[in-house]
Amino acid sequence: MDAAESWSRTKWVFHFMLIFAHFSHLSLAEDVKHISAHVLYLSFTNYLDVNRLVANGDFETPPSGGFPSEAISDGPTEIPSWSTNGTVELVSAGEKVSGGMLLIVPRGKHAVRLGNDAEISQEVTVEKGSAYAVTFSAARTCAQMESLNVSVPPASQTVDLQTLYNVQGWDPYTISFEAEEDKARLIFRNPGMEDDPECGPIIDDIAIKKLITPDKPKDNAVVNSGFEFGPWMFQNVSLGVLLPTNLDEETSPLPGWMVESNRAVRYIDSNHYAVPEGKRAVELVSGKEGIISQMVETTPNKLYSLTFSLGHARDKCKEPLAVMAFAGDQAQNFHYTPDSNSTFQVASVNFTAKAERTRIAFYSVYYNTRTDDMSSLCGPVVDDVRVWFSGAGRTKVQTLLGLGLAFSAYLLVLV
Ligand SMILES: [Ca+2]
Repeated sequence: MDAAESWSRTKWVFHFMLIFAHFSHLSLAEDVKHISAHVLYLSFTNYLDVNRLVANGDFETPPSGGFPSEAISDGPTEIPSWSTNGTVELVSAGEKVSGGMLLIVPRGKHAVRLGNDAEISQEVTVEKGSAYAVTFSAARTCAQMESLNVSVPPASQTVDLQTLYNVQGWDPYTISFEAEEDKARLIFRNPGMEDDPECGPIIDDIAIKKLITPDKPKDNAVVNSGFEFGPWMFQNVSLGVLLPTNLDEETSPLPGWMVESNRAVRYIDSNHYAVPEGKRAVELVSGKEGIISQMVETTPNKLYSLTFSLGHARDKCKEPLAVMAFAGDQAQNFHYTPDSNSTFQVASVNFTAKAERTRIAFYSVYYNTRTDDMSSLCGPVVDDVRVWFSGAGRTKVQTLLGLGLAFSAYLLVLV
């Protein structure tokens, strides 16, 4: 059992104690609904604890000699829990790079910068055959082309850091891999060869999460239709997580879905954004260059409906917002025009399946930015994607779903 796991267990015990303490104050006469709410709370916190930072994933653990100060900079830096190769520096918030630009440390006080061809790596304990998502924050330091190679051999993915998705200068990203053994080596490498050795990506907050692919519901051909299953998101980070292209990968950090374009889409949470359904959704932030898709099982020559929620993330994104939705050979453009007080509307496309698998896909028609800074990228939100035989009894299902959601919301309010 590693440190993170034992920490996770400790938290479990703590939650139990909290609940026990709470129950000891409840009289038997009190409604059973309190118990249900706490069970829900318990399962939810356990769900969160499965996800974790890797050892010293935030680079806040001091090296044996303390954090390097600016005065003593040369020479290799020891980074607790990590192996390094090449010029890897522990950097501190407030430091300046050449040209006087302030160094960006995504969170906390420290992060690492990878020099030309430099890498850091760590062995992580995983379950053979399971898929994992790795979430990390990355910032570029100079204006040059910057990218970061993240690998868990034999899987390897190069993440483009060229596009600045928001004015804070850093973003959380995620990639996924399938564990071939019970141990995996997680490697971050700067493949660049810049003239200025101070140029090179800064990385921080490295977390790993085992991915669960949800079962496909009976009345919907779309897997992970509400985007509720996906990579780790830090509770107090408001930037969402960028899903870079994973066209060539066998796994996806967003089970069922594929980002098949060279720009990213943003995975968002209801703590920081307006989400049409559940706790997670995707925001299409890259115009026509950010395409999310899925191949769904269909029966040839049957008539189907693709429905989805089209929303505004309430992130000050400048309208108009619109998506292009594809279902088989159908493509339809939808502008965001919700009823008052709602942050989303439901859109649908009818299509006749031509094969046993049909591609559904979405991209943003416009390139949108936020009204407050005019440069952070944003766009329409897509959620609750459904594909089913059209003409099937939908109303009953919708009513039941509505009741279920209302009940869950009621329980959450009680917590
Ligand atoms: Ca959702």
